[in-house]
Amino acid sequence: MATKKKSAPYAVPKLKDFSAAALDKAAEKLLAALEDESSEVKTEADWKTFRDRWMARKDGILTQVNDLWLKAAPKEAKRDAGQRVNQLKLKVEQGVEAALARAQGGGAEPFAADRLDITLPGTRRPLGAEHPVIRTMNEIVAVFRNLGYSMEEGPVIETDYYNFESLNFPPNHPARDTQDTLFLANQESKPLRERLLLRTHTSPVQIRTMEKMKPPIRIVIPGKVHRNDPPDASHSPMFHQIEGLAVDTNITFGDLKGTLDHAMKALFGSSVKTSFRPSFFPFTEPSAEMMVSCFICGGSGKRGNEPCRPCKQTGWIEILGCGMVDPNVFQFVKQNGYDPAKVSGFAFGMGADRIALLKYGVDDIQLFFNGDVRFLAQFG
Ligand code: 2NL
Repeated sequence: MATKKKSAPYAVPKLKDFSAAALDKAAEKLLAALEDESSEVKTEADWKTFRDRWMARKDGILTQVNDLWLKAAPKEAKRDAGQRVNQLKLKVEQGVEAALARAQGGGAEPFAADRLDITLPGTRRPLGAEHPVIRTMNEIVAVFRNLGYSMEEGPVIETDYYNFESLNFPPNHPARDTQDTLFLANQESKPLRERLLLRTHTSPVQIRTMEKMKPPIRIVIPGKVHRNDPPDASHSPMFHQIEGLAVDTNITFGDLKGTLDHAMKALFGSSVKTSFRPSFFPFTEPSAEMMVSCFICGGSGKRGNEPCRPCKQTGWIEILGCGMVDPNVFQFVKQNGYDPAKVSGFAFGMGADRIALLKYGVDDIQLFFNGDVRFLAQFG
């Protein structure tokens, strides 16, 4: 059996001869010892001992080399000895560094992450899905686009003028109380009409559009609106509306009925029926609520032997508000061609979130907005 004879540990010799040849020879021996000891380094703990033996500031081998081979050198040999000792230092430092890489490469943790297995499967990035409320709004907009309507959008932060005054909600009028408004802070120094708020409906965009486009117009406006309503299963302080407006000469209530009846059939299926009943909105006169026959129970009010919940057994679902544009509203945009003596129009508005709840059979509006991916992923 071959046995490897272990020689005594390397010790830095004192030199008598500081010639280039003698220094080179001594350096050669030192590097051989370095190599030898480095090959014994297997773990990080081994390496630390090894590093300290060679590089410790106090009495490490390099420090001894500095003392015995450089400081001890006679004046005339110092320059040359300095250069050689410096080169030696560099080699020892590199040798110690290489020993660490070898020790860690042997399976220690820190370097394991650097090893790349290109045969592993890639990281799967889950695909997103269109949000059910946005999807519903896009579907509704598409129905009206097919009728020749164009889509308009506008700011969520509005002035009192566009959100209320121009829509026939005069200052201090009780109609304002029906929309619990979120006002921006520190607006009191401005005149009322310029004060900022979060729009409570998308109607301001209709006024803005009538200011920039002369009649005839046909527009739909989807968007976010805010009201200071406490959240529950059917209320959220942020929700979505879609409004529509058609203005031309001789627009009648018959046009309103025909247009909206067509739109409901396009949205919920050609077998739904529609019905109107009188209502009130500050910006329309006359005003109506539109009902569609329940597209859940087919208008029977029952699902098997169970009462139909969405229509509360009535067979009808209230789907939107509508009416003929009030002449008072046209007064605000009269200069741009909207003279109530010459033009007439109809308008309507619906809650996109409510329609999405009904369409997808969701029982809590909060699910739309609290961002739970397990809920949203179902719409992929
Ligand atoms: C509802 C009712 C409605 C309008 C919105 C409107 C806009 C202008 C003039 C006249 Cl500029 N009307 N919009 C009209 C009737 C009803 O919304 O219940 N929405 C959720």
